[in-house]
Amino acid sequence: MEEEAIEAKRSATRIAIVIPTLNECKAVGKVLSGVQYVMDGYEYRVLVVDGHSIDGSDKIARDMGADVIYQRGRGYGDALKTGFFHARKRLDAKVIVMMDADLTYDPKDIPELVAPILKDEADMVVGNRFAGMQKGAMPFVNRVGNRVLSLVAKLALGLNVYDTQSGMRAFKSELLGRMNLVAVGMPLAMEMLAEARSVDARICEVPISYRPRVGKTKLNPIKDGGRILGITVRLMFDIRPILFFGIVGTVLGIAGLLLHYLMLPIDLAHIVFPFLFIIGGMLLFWIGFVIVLIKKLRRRK
Ligand SMILES: Nc1nc2c(ncn2[C@@H]2O[C@H](COP(=O)(O)OP(=O)(O)OP(=O)(O)O)[C@@H](O)[C@H]2O)c(=O)[nH]1
Ligand SMILES: [Mg+2]
Repeated sequence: MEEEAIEAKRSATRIAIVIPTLNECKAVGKVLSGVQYVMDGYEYRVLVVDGHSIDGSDKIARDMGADVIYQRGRGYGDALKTGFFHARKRLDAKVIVMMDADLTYDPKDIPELVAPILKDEADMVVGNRFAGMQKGAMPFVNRVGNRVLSLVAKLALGLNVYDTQSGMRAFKSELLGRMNLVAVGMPLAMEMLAEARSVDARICEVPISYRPRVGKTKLNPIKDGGRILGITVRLMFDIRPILFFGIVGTVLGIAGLLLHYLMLPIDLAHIVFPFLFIIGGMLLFWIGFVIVLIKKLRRRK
């Protein structure tokens, strides 16, 4: 699509910029002024979802003209889901952009992020922070953790996304009606991608910059990293049951064969255990198939 067509879409498509905020008084004002500057010419609303900040972040945001709502629950994922719901149902936004209030993401990247959606070339666009990572923006542990999580996501969920934990994204709001989002904390980022993929959404990545954070982090790399891994396993069970049960079944089957060979010479007890393991393994394979079948039938309804 030509530039003029995007220009037309820019002013005709309502975009909601959802910003979860928890005690970011030093940064949120600058983020909002950056957004206002770059979004001139777009039909947009800024929605700050505050987690009951005690440093006046909400007041700063309101004074700058943003819509401010308060989340009922707790956590990053809960804040985002609150914002997504409000953006879609109350603001009638067709495109949702999410980003942080800590100045790590640059509002200047928003146009690049929404362009593939306005051109209808993608349903979800993820900003790849590794393309424009400034020095000191991400601690070494987080960088390694990010690479590990993206690799696990590729193997377990078939996700071909380089930066699965990026918090700067744009997506069509209609996707929300098809995705099942249950995570309330940091794992929401992974869940969104897995759910989008499972409904065959077109996901693409664009390079963005990533800068050192202003203010205190709310991320606990070990605890949150563990939770994200846990959720990835649950998502694998949900989205790729054959692979999930296949792996568990294969491990059981191999354990059964090993038991059989290790326990020779054969007597009854030595046969029963390996036999149970092997049958258990095969059964799990079938459970995987049955789950896929049930899902297919449900979708057809
Ligand atoms: N409303 C709300 N916002 C939150 C909550 N936790 C984090 N945030 C906000 O969500 C965004 C992401 O949190 P960060 O602490 O920056 O987490 P991160 O981006 O993974 O880690 P950093 O490397 O420190 O930036 C920030 O704007 C936070 O203020 C929460 O429980 N409620
Ligand atoms: Mg951040």
